[in-house]
Amino acid sequence: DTIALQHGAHRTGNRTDADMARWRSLRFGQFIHWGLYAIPGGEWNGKTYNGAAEWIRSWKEMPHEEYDKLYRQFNPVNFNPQQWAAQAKSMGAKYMIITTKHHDGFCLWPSKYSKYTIAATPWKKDLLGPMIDAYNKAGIDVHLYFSIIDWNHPDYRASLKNAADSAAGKRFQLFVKNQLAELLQRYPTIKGFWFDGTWDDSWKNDGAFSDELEQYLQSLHPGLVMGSRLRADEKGARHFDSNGRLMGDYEQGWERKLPATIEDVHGNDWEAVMTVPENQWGYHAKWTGHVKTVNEILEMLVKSVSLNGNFVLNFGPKADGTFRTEEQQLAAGIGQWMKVNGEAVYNGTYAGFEKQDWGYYIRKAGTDSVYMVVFNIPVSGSLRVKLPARTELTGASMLLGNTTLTPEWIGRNEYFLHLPGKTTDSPVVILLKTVTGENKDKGNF
Ligand code: H79
Repeated sequence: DTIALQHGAHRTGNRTDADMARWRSLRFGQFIHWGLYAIPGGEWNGKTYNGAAEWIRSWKEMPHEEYDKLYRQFNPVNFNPQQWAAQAKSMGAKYMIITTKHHDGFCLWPSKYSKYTIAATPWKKDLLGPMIDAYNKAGIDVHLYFSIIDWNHPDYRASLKNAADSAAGKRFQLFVKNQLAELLQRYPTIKGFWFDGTWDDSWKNDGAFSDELEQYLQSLHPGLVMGSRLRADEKGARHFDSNGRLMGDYEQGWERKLPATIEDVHGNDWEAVMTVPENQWGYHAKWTGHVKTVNEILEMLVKSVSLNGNFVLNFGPKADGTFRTEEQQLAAGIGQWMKVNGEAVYNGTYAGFEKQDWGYYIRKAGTDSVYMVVFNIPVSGSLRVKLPARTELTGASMLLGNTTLTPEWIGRNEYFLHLPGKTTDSPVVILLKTVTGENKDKGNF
């Protein structure tokens, strides 16, 4: 049974328009968390904050008034937007998401609705405009991260407990609406918003406002892509409405985690956002714990695409506008692989083949081209390929070196591909050639 909802999902199934199709085809994005938190970089008064660097203002050792004065030091003299865009492009990213305003409330653009912006810093000039231009010139779409939670704004309330709170809440909603309209007006080439900080009661208990806001933004900028995190319904259900239907344009709950199987994504568009260490988004001077390698990140990217999702890798530039060495090296390593194998990623979709232990299948959308992306080579060197009924494997080639592999037919609709020894330290991509008709083995089974 479904219940009647005024502010639930307004659509069943994925969006089918060209703007959404474009977003879906890009598959690999870059996230950038940049703001005042890059100045302390996870350290304050000689002590290290072990939480996420961009949350340092909420640490008991960090007085709010000290944090809120950091803008006086923000001066990214080495910021080179062309270099940023070139790095993203050579990594293979097709879109990027930039924090216009994180939970701390500091705006990277000179908003006329706030004094707590880049305009008040020694840098003075807009950062978003040049960044968006540079990325667009490099052929990369830009989306804007925007936190609803605002630790700096006097009218922000986590919950509304009395009439004064409610009045503040109304003023805050207008502020949010104004800032978002301002961003769209200033940066008309952006493709979407990435909302965060929508878990407080004040937000989730006003599903009508999030619904009207989403429709307002769509009316200002038709085609805008916005994930499920913006929305609540009138019963306070978030992401999925009280009837279990996805709100917004794609499922936005995959933060630092990936779905395991195609069943986990329920046919919805989705995107995962991933940090390089376990949980650091803004710049932290002392990364601790496990730091992901190029191959680990590639596996997450490929797995996401194989399950019909997008994958976005986060970078946290330093306060001076440069990237730490680890991030530069990762971008270069990923790019090296993408240059040869990226054709398996862009426009990639779930292939519908039975998954094997060696890795992931990806089908180029709407075609018969299926790629195998091999992360685990068995000791035998033989990769099992099991095709759907009435499909035959007629050929295969490795993208690296364009090496042809001759499939060995095992029986029914199963084959082995034999790799020519150890060829690379990176995941191997093999393009399969299949024809649909009859299986070789027409026995009764
Ligand atoms: O911007 C990055 C993070 O800073 C931000 N989202 C990514 C993209 C983020 N990190 N954590 N979260 C969002 C969710 C945090 C939830 C918690 Fe809490 C904050 C857990 C404890 C404090 C809110 C308050 C939920 C439970 C208590």
